[in-house]
Amino acid sequence: MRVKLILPALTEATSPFFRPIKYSLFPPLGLATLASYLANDDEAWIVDEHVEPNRLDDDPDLVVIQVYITNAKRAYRIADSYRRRGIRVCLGGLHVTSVPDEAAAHADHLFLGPGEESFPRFLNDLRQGHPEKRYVSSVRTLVGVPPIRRDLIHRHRYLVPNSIVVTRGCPHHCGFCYKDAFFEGGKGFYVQAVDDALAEIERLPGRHLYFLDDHLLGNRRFASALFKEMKSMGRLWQAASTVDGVLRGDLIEDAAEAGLRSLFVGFETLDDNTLRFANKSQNLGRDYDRAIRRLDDLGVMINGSFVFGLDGDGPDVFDRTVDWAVSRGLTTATFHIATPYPGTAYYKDIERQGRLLHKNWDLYDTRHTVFTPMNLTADALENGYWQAYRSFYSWFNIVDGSMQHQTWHRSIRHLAYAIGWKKFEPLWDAVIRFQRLPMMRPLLESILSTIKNNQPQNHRGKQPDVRAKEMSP
Ligand code: B12
Ligand code: SF4
Repeated sequence: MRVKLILPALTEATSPFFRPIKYSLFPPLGLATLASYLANDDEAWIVDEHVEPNRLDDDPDLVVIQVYITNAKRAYRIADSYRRRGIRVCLGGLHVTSVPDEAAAHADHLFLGPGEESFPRFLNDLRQGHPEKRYVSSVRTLVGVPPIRRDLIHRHRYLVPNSIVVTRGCPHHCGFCYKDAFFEGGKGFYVQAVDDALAEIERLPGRHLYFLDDHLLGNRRFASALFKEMKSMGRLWQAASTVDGVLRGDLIEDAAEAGLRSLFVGFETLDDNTLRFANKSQNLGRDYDRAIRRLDDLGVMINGSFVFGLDGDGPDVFDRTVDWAVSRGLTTATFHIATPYPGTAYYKDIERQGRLLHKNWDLYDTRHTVFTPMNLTADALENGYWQAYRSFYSWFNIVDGSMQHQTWHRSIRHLAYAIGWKKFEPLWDAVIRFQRLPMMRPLLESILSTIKNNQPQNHRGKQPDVRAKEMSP
């Protein structure tokens, strides 16, 4: 069987004029995971539209398409085009799981939830000649899953081909997150066997890894065993966790010793009421400043994630958040406009209150206001969001933020990392066009490797900012 696996792209990612680096960061791990269930004599290939052209006039026997909310329109167009020519199409992924009835019009087979059990079940049914229209993931485990088909990934097209996922889901239940809807009807958080995770790491060349797990520190027993074994592997890596994950026990010290150099942390909001509203209880009452100092002491850079426009937010939220993030020395920040994803508790609330502005999924990209905010106008929310980015990445604030660390080493690394990402977009565009991303990897590794844990040299005697206490949530 000839199987084509496609990750469709939203328009911006394929623009002939400008290609933001974020679309060339990570390969489609989900599709490489599904491909591992094909038979040895099946021919498979992956096309990721974010990084390569996609011909629609070829003749595979089966087309497998991964659908996110923002690529849904494009995914349906591709699916329709193959189905018109009688080619069998499977649709799955987060958006299909949230709105299966919408997706059904464009698919021969629909897959709800993770694919590790349902996709091999489908392949088996297909070979027996009686495949079903809809498959719902029921068994949730990563035990015994085959190694993912990294041979199908075009490594040279990505800055971070060594992305890896060793858990699925998250132990928390934030009202705005995709997670509960996607994992409905089964376990919402589960992990690989530690040995399998280590074997997957061993298969990755080079030093740098990026864990795309929602919450790598979410299962303490698993994470602790993993980090213990990773200490001797000489890897440098980046990952995501929560404030709670950083503060509890000493797992974060183990992570840093095992090579953690940068952490994506979901602060989301500085306001306790908004946290309560978003059901982000694991952040409530947590000392953000203590978490930040702990990470800084370990030489771990922070990418802070923030959401604007939740019901507690007023017009002052943008400046307040940026000032706080700069004063705490966050190296990078990712801002989002609150976006009610279909299937989430947040979506249900906003829809029930008649506050949804439209269902044009292309614009559900966390950069557009798609609902009527409570204490802001839609325009003020979008303008404030863009202004927050401009302000956080202004030269002044990059330098100010970099001065908040305790050693010169960390300040210099902060500067190099933030400037590299945000001040050289046209350079990244050129690097992507000329397919020179592999040349940039050693640079990324060398920035990440400049700091060792608790490095005392060049101490500037920097004391924690007094503002820290005043603004802690
Ligand atoms: C890496 C990542 C990206 C990368 C690249 C994506 C890539 N190459 O795969 C980049 C940086 C480009 C990106 C960008 C965006 N992203 Co993104 N991203 C992720 C992230 C962190 C990991 C994805 C991943 O690799 N998961 C691991 C693999 C193993 O799982 P998987 O991809 O889901 O695949 C499994 C199942 O979904 C299923 N499956 C998937 N497709 C199919 C198809 C079939 C037929 C079958 C059987 C099964 C199946 O089987 C797979 C194995 O179980 C997720 C969060 C998350 N934890 O998933 C967010 C996430 C997917 N992104 C999200 C969003 C909103 C965006 C952006 C719009 C955000 C923005 N403001 O920029 C953009 C636009 C993306 C686009 N192209 O449309 C949301 C999606 C919400 C939704 N309802 O669709 C998520 C869930 C983050 C979040 N918490 O809200 N993203
Ligand atoms: S902690 Fe993050 S991944 Fe987990 S439910 Fe909340 S937003 Fe989702």
